[in-house]
Amino acid sequence: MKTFHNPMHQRHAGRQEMFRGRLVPCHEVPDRLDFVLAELRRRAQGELRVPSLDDTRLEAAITRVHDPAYVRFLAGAWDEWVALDPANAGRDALPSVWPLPARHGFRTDRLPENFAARLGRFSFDSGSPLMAGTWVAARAGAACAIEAAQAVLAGDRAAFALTRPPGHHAGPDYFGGYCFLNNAAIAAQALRDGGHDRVAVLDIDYHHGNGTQTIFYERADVLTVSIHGDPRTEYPFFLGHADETGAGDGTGANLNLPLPRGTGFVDWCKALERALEAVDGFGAQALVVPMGLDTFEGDPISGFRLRSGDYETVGRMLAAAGLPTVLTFEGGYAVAEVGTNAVNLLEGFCRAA
Ligand code: FKS
Ligand code: ZN
Repeated sequence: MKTFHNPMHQRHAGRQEMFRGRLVPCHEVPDRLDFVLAELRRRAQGELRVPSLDDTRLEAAITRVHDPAYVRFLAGAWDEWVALDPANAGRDALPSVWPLPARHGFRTDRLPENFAARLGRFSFDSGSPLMAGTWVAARAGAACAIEAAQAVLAGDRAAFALTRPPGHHAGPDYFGGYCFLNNAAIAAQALRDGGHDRVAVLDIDYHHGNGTQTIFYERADVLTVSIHGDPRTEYPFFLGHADETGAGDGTGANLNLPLPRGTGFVDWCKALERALEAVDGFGAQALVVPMGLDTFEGDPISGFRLRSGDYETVGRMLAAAGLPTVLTFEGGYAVAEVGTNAVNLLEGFCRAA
């Protein structure tokens, strides 16, 4: 399997995130990706590539799922932040004020002039620092996802987009949960645009893929399925409930499988079987897997109990769907084990494909 890895990812290295009432060092660190890359090299798993997509195509593919005003904001946010105060060059920008669309009914096209207000308008939490290299890293990450989709469209059975920042929490016009551009959604849309009429996204990160769900919520052509910690107790809290099944044309095309904290592999696997049945029942022609490894028992911020060896089984089960598949790297914060767990999954996939 080809892996497209992001050569710019280290330029995004946030200093602090708001976590349980305190500013703490970021969990989403560059080492995460580098450990996966090192393990891919060590086990000589697949072919490593860096993306080479031109800017025009990249921009076009990103704005297929993200609002152009949001993309413009992200592209200029760092310069605006530093222009406010030269000392900001040494600090990350963290949102701290948010609009409440449901209560205020504000016009989403009326953007405040104030930078902090726009930072809040285009985000949903204070856990996602924006820094000097965020935009270049996020863009190159999206390019990895698009090229992985192109490899699959050209006939590869599967491809892996190894990138950070991650993507599945990013919505049409907001960042959050360490995510800025929704790599999985961009890949799914690229597969649609490349000729697959029905595409499924099966999110196996510990956290609900709220951004992806929202992007495709009213669409019948993209099925979104997510297995995750129950939003009653787990981040991102407000979405991910079992009764969210899609709306409008997309009615019936969203499936949430929330599980309690502490769930082990046996019960998690049953959810994966249900998820795969839904993908099959939908008649998907291609699959995108936002691949979080934070379901691991040793993960410092999550609550499931998968073990390293289980990821090989997960890979085999995903391959058994028999579909052209793009995998995108999402969460996984047990840094020392994230490489082993990711490559176990990819190897399991390749053995069963
Ligand atoms: C509150 C911080 C709470 C945020 C957890 C984010 C999880 C991110 C992830 C991704 F795949 F996107 F990386 N913790 N301010 O693992 O889902
Ligand atoms: Zn996660």
